Amino acid sequence: MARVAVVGAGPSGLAQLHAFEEARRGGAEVPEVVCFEKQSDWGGLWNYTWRTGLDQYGDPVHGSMYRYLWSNGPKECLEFADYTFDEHFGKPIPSFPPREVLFDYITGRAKKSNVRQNIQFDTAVRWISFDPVRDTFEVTVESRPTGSTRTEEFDNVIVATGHFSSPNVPEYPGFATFPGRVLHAHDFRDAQEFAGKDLLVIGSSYSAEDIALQSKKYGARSVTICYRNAPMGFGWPEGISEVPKLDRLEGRTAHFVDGTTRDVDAIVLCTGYRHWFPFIEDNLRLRTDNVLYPSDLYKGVVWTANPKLMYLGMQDQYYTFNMFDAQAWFARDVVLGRIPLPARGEMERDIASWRERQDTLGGPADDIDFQTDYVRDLLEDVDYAAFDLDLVREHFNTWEHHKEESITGYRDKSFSSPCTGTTGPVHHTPWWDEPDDSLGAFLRTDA
Ligand code: FAD
Ligand code: NA7
Repeated sequence: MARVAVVGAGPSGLAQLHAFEEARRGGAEVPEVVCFEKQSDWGGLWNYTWRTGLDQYGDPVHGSMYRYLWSNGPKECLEFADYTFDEHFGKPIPSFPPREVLFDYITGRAKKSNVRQNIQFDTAVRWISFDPVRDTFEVTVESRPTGSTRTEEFDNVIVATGHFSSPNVPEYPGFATFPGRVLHAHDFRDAQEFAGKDLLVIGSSYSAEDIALQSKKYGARSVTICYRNAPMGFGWPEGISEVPKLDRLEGRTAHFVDGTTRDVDAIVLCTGYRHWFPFIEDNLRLRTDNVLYPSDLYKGVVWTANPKLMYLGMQDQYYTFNMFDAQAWFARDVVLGRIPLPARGEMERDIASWRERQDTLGGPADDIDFQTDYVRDLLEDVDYAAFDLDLVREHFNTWEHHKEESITGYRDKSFSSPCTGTTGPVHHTPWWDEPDDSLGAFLRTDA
């Protein structure tokens, strides 16, 4: 029987297991699917860990999520079309759930489709290579608790290890002698650590935005955000300000390129992540920045140089869970032979045309259109449950406008489901005033 290895049991890997299971339940003959997950539980980044640095086995900690993290986009924009929020929670819930609620939702579908049995936990993939003679992959895995390794043969490999885990860590002059803490967003866990402090945040994307807000919400005295190219430009609450690029630190004084200075107690580098696949042989290894259409992946999924290898979730992300589903369905159907792949040259031309369009994108509205078209393109080829993709696109644009109107208030809005049409209730407490991010508090109806 053919064998498929799925690396990682985060939202992308779970989507892949679910896709195969759906085909099996539909009567298809499916290969043996084995998922290797280096952590002891599923959910990927949504599986919160207090750990930072190295874990109990000496591996880099995967988790980049922190306490009090709430969804930064409407849940309706990521809803599984075949497992709605209404189905999981038994009632409509507000549009911006905290992490624990989304973890519950992701794993709820995985429990329903009973895919846990496909996963080998605490098992890290250490090396993937391709044997052209046997036309198969050799996958070496390590059982982390015992340290024992073994190599297995697979016909296909699907890499779903995420790309927001290995931090990009630049250095600025003066870091070495800065008297406070310098950390990357990957190691940020609890905003309360910075209560009463003056914080410097470096970067101008999602992590910078959210960590600045979190830190202020939980008591930082001030937060200064410095940008490299352009400010985010939101109407920040009192105590948060944006300044140009950091030039250097002298002691605890930050000097910016516009000549201004600020004394700070700690620095959080919100400088993004690297695609990092040290476990894949060189000629199979995806190399890309965080972009909407990486090179070398046909339909954003298939490794053109060897289409038996596929990657999920490697794009910069407006769309998340529903895009991972579309990709997983596509990958599954390639493996099952339901989708014939064109010759390599044609795949490369298709990638090139998407990347040419990518070069013309002028901002969030264009990006949203682009990723919507990408997801639509995938969905045309697969039998994933129908949902209103144009409504999702519209929601993303509305959400962007809400952020412009109020960066502390956008999470208080509600959106309609592209799957059920239900509109979520407004959360009982404005996000800015709600310190409790537990599932119990979020679902409470008596507040
Ligand atoms: P991951 O969630 O990273 O899962 C990858 C899995 O692969 C992990 O379980 C890991 O342990 C495993 N793995 C890695 N290497 C190996 C190996 N060698 N062997 C075996 N297993 C391995 N998205 C949203 O939709 N909404 C949000 O609000 C949101 N907030 C975010 C906040 C932060 C701080 C970050 C970092 C990301 C956020 N995201 C958000 C985006 C996030 O990337 C996706 O939601 C989602 O987690 C991606 O799923 P994934 O399965 O592709 O990757
Ligand atoms: P992103 O979205 O990849 O953004 C990385 C940011 O880091 C971006 O603003 C970059 O600036 C900035 N950057 C990178 N290198 C530097 C240096 N050397 N100096 C200053 N600034 C730098 O990563 P995020 O962590 O914000 O978001 C990733 C995911 O986490 C996302 O999906 C969220 O949902 C949560 P630039 O804009 O290029 O000037």
